[in-house]
Amino acid sequence: MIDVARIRNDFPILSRRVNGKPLVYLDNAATTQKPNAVIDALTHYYRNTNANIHRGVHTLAAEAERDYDAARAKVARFINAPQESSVIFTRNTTEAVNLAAYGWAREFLKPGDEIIVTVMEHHSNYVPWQLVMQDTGATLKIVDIADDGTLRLDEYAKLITPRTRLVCVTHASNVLGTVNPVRQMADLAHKVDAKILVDGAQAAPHMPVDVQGLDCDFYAFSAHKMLGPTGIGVLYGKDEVLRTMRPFLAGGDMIREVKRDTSSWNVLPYKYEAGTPNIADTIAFGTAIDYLNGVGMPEVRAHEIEITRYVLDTLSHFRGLTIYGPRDAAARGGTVSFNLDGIHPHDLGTVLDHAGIAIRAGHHCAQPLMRRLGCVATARASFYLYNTREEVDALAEALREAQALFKRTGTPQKTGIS
Ligand code: 7TS
Repeated sequence: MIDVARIRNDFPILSRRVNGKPLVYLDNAATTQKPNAVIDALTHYYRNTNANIHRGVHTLAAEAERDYDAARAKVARFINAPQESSVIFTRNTTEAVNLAAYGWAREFLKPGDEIIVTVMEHHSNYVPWQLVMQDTGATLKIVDIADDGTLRLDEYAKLITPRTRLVCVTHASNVLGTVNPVRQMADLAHKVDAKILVDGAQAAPHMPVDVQGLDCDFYAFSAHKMLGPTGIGVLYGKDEVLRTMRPFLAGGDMIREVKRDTSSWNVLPYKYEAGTPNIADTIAFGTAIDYLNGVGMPEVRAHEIEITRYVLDTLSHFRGLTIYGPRDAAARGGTVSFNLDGIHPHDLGTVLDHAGIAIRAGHHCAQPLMRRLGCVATARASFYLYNTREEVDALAEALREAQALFKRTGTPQKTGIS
């Protein structure tokens, strides 16, 4: 078991108060808090080694480049990539998916080709494929969920045809918590020679990830959801796929030679990293990975299952509370969406904030899923390695108070897309 009390000491923000109450931070699916080591890595870089990389001959440039390259090596090991050059740095998951959409899909898809997505995708892994569809003439097919929030694998198997060229699926849902059977899906996709892109934004931070074991062609994720800074993310791609793609952004660093009318491209990964990269945040991302490795990803996952089980058990005692997503904590992530009868999730979020509890309310950038669930919005509590059972108890207590408050005042539930 991990030592949560010791871990909490590493996160300065967790000791602050909000509205006179100790902060209970349950919005980790949106972004996570940062340990001292990550904050220190940022300031250390700017105080000691700030320089541009891949062009300087001086000591600072060499040190900055060494630390930047070391971060790439850490990311590659973290996801078991076969080589460092398969790790492309982007701004975030969104940019990583768009890199695949521009570099691969727009280059290779033709009218009549099919892209399969799921109804539980975040807009970042949905809207880019709508645009690809418009630009290439490919069509979009959508895999439904079962009523327990798991993906309809039977339906997925039926949607796959010889015209399927790409499957886009989230590894773990940011609303339902569902962890999808990515390897099984990859095997079916590869049988018809399709590629599979996995959105790992809600999985890479929470469980050991092995991109070779998953056999995915692309894997996208963001540092800020795994203790790292904002502004840095990753697109992992299989070497043979990355080699064939067209550059997405053009400019400095990504070229080998520029002639009057044409250019040739730099080697991987630089072919897809035009311009001065986000050096400081990348180095601090490496520090976040060191931190997670220090705790141990199997331990992070075990803690998440334990606390999710406690949350699901606690919430199941509430009358008028609907939980969305699988009930088996071992088969899901620590993101728990719910609605309380008669209270709009935004009102609930505001009441909880008065108690110092940060949750998210809204459609969670998953409007197709909201429509499928038959609601316009949900409340969502999402957990990470520093969350405690006491915080779950504080959430339950605040929910009870909210129920009592709204029973007294009888505020009707608002409607409309939030
Ligand atoms: N994919 C999933 C599954 C996500 O949960 C998110 C962000 C993204 C992609 C996009 O990540 P970004 O770093 O590019 O923004 N999810 C959320 C959320 O659930 N609440 O705020 C952000």
